[in-house]
Parts: sequence; structure tokens; C-alpha cells
Amino acid sequence: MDSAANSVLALSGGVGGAKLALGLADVLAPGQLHVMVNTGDDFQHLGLHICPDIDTLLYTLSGNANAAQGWGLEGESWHVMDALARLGGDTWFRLGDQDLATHLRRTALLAQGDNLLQVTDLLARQLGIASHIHPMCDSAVRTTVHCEDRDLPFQHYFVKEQCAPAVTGFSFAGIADACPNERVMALLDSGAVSAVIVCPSNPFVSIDPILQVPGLWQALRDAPVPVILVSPIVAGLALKGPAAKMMAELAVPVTARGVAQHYCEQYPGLLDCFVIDDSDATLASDIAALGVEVAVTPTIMKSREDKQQLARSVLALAGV
Ligand code: FO1
Repeated sequence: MDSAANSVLALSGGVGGAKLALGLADVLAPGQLHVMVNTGDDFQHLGLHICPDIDTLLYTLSGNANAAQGWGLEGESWHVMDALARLGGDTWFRLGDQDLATHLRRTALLAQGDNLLQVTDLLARQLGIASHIHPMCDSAVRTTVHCEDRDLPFQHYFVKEQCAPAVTGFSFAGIADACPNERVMALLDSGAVSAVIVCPSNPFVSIDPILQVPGLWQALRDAPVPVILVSPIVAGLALKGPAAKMMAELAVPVTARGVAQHYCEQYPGLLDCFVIDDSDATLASDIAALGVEVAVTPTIMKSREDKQQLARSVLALAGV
């Protein structure tokens, strides 16, 4: 396959999306995969610029991710966090010793004037990743989680409060002024993209921030390529993270149909195909009634082979 003329664009948040991205990277030609990643989870912490979803992609695609933990690096040590605790520092957000090197390098490059697109590209190349990892935009977009009694910055909600507060909604500060990643827009304009795959990531805090960068979802809708989304909800449970809990709190049915309804209402005409797991096959006609084609296939990705198989299935649906 010609990697330049036949690129695949995936949209992803952190760990759930990275699993399918890894499967796609495995089955596509080197360099053929482009992943546009949520940056709404990013924040400044201990003076460092942290990009959790980008780093999950970097670590997963370079084979260094701590899969059991769901974030950070395999074989990590924690000397800096231990020393920081002894000094009375902030350790609720745990940065491993090796992981710290990523944040130090990123923060230094940004301080010397590189933008986040360049820095992410450089980190990916340094880690030997052939796929392209694209932040959704270059400017700061920060997710706020609106909870029943207060508003929380994303990482405070997710890590400090362990997703315990009931959510009432989300907002993305800075999004109105954000521009979609220019490299991804140029790729779309060039006609080189043959499929868009929306990975099974959290609809509200991983995929919505990407799609709500002004002009992006409309550009994807209008591109003459199939847009295929894999449901992150299987048999009423989230594949990973708090998506199911959030849906229940927002009074959205905790089913693949609830996910499909969210996308069909928020982004009319965007999806060409909605992929659900075999175990949700009985929902297919209800989802199709929303006006989207439905495909039923195994979507649970435990092994590397599962990831590759799901990647092959979605690529086949896209005709790639
Ligand atoms: N998640 C946690 O639950 N606890 C942590 O201490 C933590 C540290 C951390 C450090 C760097 C990084 O890139 C990610 C980290 N995460 C941690 C994961 C992360 O904050 C969330 O999984 C994502 O933002 C949600 O996609």
C-alpha cells in the first residue's frame, strides 16, 4: 500500500483509543496511520506541560506503555515522587521518573519556541514511532467537568477526585479560538486520507473536544471518505474509564445506542458506520433507525491479535 496516498486518520483519547490505534499501526504500512489526539486533558503541573492522551499514544505505539496501570510507562520507578513527598510537595498526580523525562523535554522545547505539533512529532520520532501523532490543535484547550456542586479542571476530577463527583456537563475552555491541527487539515485537503476511524474513546471528554475544534467535524463530514466509529460502550459497560458512569449521570442510556444517539444529535451526518460488539447485536436495528449504518463485530481488545483483528474489521468496512 502507498503510505502517502492511502492514509488512515484515527481520532483518539487515551487508553481505549490507543488500543485500536496500536492495532491499526500493526496492520497498516509504516507511516500510513495518522492519529489526531485529544488535548483537553492537558495541564500544567509542577511547572511541566503534561499531555496525558498524547503520551498514552506515544508510549503505546512505541511499545513502552504500562498496560495494566492504563497510563505511564512499563518498569517505571518513583524516586522523584518519593523525594517530593518527603519535601511536602504535590504528589496526587504521579509522575514516574522516566515519564518525567517526556514532560521535561516537552516543556523545554515549548519554552524555546517550538509548537505542540512540532514537539509531539519530535517525541514520536525519538521513540521510533512510524505513525504520526497529531495534537487536535496547537493552542490550549482545557476541559472543565461540571459537577453537581462545583466545577473541576479535568485532572482534578479524574485523578484527584477519582471521577467520584456526579457530572452535569463539560466545557472546553479555549475551544472557540482553537484551529484544527493544520497538518491534519492539509492531509484531508490533499485527498490522501482514505478512512476516518473514531476509536472507542470516551464520547464526552475524549472525542467531543476533538470534534468541537471549530470546523473539524464539518471537514470530516464533508470529506469524501467513510467515517467509522467504534462504540466505547459494550453490553452496558465502558471498555475503559468513566464513560458509563458519566452517561448514567447525564441521563443518557448506558448502551451503544446511547452513544450513537449522542453522535447523531451532536454531529448530524458525520458517521457513515457505527461499529458495535457482537454482544450488542440486538441493538443494531434501533441504532440503524437513527440513520446510521451499523456493523456488528467483536470489539473487545484484550490481546494484540484482538487489536489487529478489530483494526482489520474497521478497515474492511472502510474499503481500505
Ligand atoms: N492517572 C491516574 O489515575 N493517576 C495518576 O497519578 C496519573 C498520572 C499521570 C501522569 C502522566 C500522564 O500522562 C497520565 C497520568 N494519569 C494518571 C492518567 C491520565 O491523567 C488519565 O488517564 C487521562 O487524562 C484520561 O485519558
